[in-house]
This record gives sequence, C-alpha cells and structure tokens, in this order.
Amino acid sequence: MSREPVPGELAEDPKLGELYRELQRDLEAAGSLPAIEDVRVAFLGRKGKITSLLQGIKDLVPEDRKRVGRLGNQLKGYAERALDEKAAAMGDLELEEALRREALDISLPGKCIQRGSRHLLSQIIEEIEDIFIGLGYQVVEGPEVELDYYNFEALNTPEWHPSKSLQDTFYIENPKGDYQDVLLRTQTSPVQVRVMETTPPPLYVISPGKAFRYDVPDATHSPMFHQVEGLVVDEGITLGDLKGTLEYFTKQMFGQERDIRFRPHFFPFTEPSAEVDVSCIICEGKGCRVCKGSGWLEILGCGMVDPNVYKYVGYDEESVSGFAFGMGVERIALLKYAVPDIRYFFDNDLRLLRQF
Ligand code: 2NM
Repeated sequence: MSREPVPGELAEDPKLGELYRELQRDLEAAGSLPAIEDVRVAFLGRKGKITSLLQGIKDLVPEDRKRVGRLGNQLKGYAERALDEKAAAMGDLELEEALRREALDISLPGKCIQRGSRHLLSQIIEEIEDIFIGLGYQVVEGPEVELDYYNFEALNTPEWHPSKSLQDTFYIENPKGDYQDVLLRTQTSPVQVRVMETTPPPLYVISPGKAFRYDVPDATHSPMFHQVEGLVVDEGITLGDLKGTLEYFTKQMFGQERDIRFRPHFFPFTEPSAEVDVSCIICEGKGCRVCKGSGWLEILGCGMVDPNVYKYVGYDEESVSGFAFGMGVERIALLKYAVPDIRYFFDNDLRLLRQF
C-alpha cells in the first residue's frame, strides 16, 4: 500500500483522516505477515481502533451519526482491502525469499572424493597369498622382534655364520642388558619354526611379513623389506614337488609363457638348496639391461628342509620330508613393474603410489 493522499470525504473529518494516515503508517512499517496481522488486530480486531469508532457511533449526536457511520464504514472497507493487498504481496515476497534461500543447484558438480589404493607391496603380498591359498596353504604370521633361537639356532644356522654378525643383524638389548638373544627377524622363517613347534605335520603354510637386515640403503637394499616364505612338510615330499610348486607359482605370478631354472646354492636350513631364476619378464629371455644380458632374473631361494630343523621342533625326521622357499616382495615388485629403485616404495610419494 503506497502512501496515498487521504481520500476526499475522509479528509474532511480530522479524526477519521488521522486514523486513515495512522493505518497507512503502521501498514507501511509492517515487514512480515505476523506484523500485518498485528496491524489488522489493532484496527479491525474486537477492540480495534476502527471497530471502537464504529461502536461509538450510537453515542454521537444525531446529526453526526449518519456521516460518521458512512465514513467509518468507508474507512473499514479501505482498511480491509489495504490489509489483504499487503498480506498477499508480503506472502509472495516471503515465498520468493524462501525459494531463493533454499535453492539447490542440482547442476553443480559433486565434491570429488579422492580414493586411496592399497600399497603396491600389499597388493603383491596378497597376490602371492591368493596363489598359495588356491593350493591349500594357510597364511601364518608371527613376531617381528624375535629370539636368536627361532631366527638362527632352530634354523640350523651355526654361531659363526656371517648372517649373525652385528654387521648384518639388528640386535636388541635384552633384560640382562646385553645384545645376545633378542633381534629383529632377518627373515620370516622363525614364524615357521614356531608353527612346527605347535602343529604336527602335514603342514602347508606361507608366512608373509617384514624382515630386517643391517644394510646401507641403495637402489636394491633396504634395512626393512618384505618376504613371503613357504613351507611344506608331509610324508613323501620330494624335490619334484618343490619344482612343480614353484613352476606353477612363477607362471601364475609372471605369466604362462615364463620358464624357470634352478641353480645350486647353499642355505643353512635346507639341503639341497637352490636359487630360482625366471626368464626375463622384460625381454622374454633375449637379454636386456634389467637381466644384464643374461635373459634370467633371480626371484627366490628354496630347498629341501634340513633334517636338523626337524630335530629342533620335535618332528620325526624319518617319517616326514618337506621343502621351503623364500622370496623378497620388493624384488618381485621391482622386476614386475620395472621400478628402478627400492627406496621409491618407502618414500610415500603420491606420484608413485597413484600408479598402482
Ligand atoms: C629361503 C630359502 C630356503 C626356509 C626354510 C624354512 C624352514 F623354516 F622351514 F626351515 N623356512 N623358509 C627357506 C628355505 C627360506 O629363503 C630365501
């Protein structure tokens, strides 16, 4: 309701004219639907100003009654229309405002949630696990802080063996204050000694996990690395079983077209022992920079479990035989993905991590 001049006849009566202006002022100041309703009550309610005026007509002198009655009803009509108009306009305004306030732009692109992935080394460990689980093996784990007994002695490794030296093994202070018998395991085979101690044969297990060696880091060495070792002990296990198992594993891991070869080697805990090479997965055996022209890549060590190990764990060396093998997870990852430096695996650089 805009500020209109007081209409003709109303203007002639000072009291009604003033009431009209008052209504206009109050209505203009009302900024919300409830405020407009307050104005309605103030003027047209049971005790409202216009209502009271009309009720007072009967007390007026007769010559005024008719005129004030007509003008009062005219004012009442103005007031009703003005209030309704303003309320309707305000209702539209409030709805518009609410629509604007609550507007949802469904064309906006959603927030991009950055999904991480498992570390390449974890993925490879899982791949290896799955291959052996498919062959009926169990996955077993054990402590990273070990006793000399499980890491060396029960694995038939003599006191004078170079791998026991302070140059190669992280020793940890024991309760007596010396550095004799507590260490970070240098391989995961102590886990298998523990399993043999508590589980009678037949045994088909692999043990993935961290291993530690006192090495200066370079492109191919890290003082902490990961291994998966395997152990089978049963009646009548032969070197043929070992070769067949590792050939199956290698082809699953690197492709059916791969060949493997066994080279004689020495480990204190196996006899005979061998290292296993796979035909180069980069040049397919023709000779390249990765295989240094030989066409072969060394991927694991293995052998028939030395009967001395059975003595330590209480197995009957006459009635069972078995094989064992161990591989470095980082080395397999380096070869499989042609990563040039082992340290990339531990830098947590997203440019590397995001590739896998
Ligand atoms: C290797 C190579 C050859 C091995 C031996 C044993 C155990 F506990 F049965 F004696 N576990 N793993 C083994 C044998 C590990 O890693 C290169």
